[in-house]
Amino acid sequence: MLKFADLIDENVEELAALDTIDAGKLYSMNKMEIHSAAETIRYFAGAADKIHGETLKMSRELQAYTLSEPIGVVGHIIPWNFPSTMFVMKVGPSLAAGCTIIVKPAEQTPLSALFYAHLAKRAGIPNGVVNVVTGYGHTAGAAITSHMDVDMVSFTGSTEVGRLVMQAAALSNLKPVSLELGGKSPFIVFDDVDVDRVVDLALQGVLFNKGEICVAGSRVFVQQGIYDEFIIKLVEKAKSWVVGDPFNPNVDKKQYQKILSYIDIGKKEGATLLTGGKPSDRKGYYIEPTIFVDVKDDMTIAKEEIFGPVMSVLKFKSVEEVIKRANGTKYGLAAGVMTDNLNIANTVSRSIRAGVVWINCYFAFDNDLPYGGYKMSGFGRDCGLESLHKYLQVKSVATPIYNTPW
Ligand code: TXE
Repeated sequence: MLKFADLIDENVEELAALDTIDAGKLYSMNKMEIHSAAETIRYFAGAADKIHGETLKMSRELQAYTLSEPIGVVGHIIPWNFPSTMFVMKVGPSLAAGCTIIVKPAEQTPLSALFYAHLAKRAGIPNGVVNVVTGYGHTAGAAITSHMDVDMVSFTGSTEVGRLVMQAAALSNLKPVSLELGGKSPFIVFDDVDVDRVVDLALQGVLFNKGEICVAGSRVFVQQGIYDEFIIKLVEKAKSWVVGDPFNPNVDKKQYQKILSYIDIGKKEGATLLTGGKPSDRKGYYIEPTIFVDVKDDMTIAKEEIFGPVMSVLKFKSVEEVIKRANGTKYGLAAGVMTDNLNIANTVSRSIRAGVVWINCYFAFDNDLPYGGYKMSGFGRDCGLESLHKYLQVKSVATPIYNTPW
């Protein structure tokens, strides 16, 4: 695995270029993402020789222990928004756990996965351990989820397909599944913050990776005392955001049309469009950073995951009110809490039903930080030792201490 990580580092430019060609992602960002991908493999390589069970104290004259065994053949079905991160986030822990692996990359972004498989082979990982099968979801993906010899499926993608994955697992061999699904994360801004700093953070929260990130802070709740100042600065900065060629304008048209249709619904349902809301002048599938205000909690744009550069801003008064409203979604992936007030930060972070809460920061990811959803954002965790454990199963072994028959 360490050799595999070194080879990833040595091939950063090729891998970054493949993800830009496939996903329209910023080339410069990809290079950083791919160095982090190598780090992820190293993190789990470090865990591989620290997997152990427990010795148990039995009530009778027995001794027993547990073995942590690999769960078996793991199918990983991954999406197109972070082809490299997703690949290592799934392969790293399952490989360290001793599993054999089949990765089905998204049909839009198969190239880097194939290259990673090639690097795995060059690193000396035996044939048949890391396999990549490209293809569509309803064919290649479904073949994995319903296969009788696949022991587990770890899926990242939409909530709708997550449901199909679980159904196929139940109808085949009852394989366990782990699902990392969509989100509609609240980004909550209290009156006491430094507005300039938090405006920047809020914009990154929804524009990073073109908004195509499941933890996008797409519902921005702003407390009334700073609301007007916040909005003025937000619009000013959103307008200066550069929309452009990541190196090749080959972005997904389906996603582009989906985002534009949500913008249309937002306008029709009565939200006020402050900036953006239309394609940019450039050739290619670009959409301007878009900000809506006067958004009500029950509007479609406040409820559904748009997966694009579209922010809904909502005004609030009290802590109790914002907790209730922030939780008023079927999703529970992430949340941001911006305040210098420790009591508020503690109260809100414990009251939000989401898998990760960032206080005075956003997108603070780390290999050591478990990551995943509450509610319809799924279950099971990626990253951290939590993710290693989901690819292990416990075997209990018991034996009499003396040679007495039981
Ligand atoms: O995802 P899909 P799509 C959300 C986001 C986005 C929407 C649709 O809101 O706009 O989902 O994106 C495979 N059996 N997220 O259509 O379809 C598919 O081939 C087995 C959130 O791209 O869920 C791909 O490899 N597999 C998200 C993977 O599932 C199937 C990231 C994801 O595709 C399958 C991406 C089937 N029947 C989208 N059908 C996040 N959580 O980060 C499809 N697939």
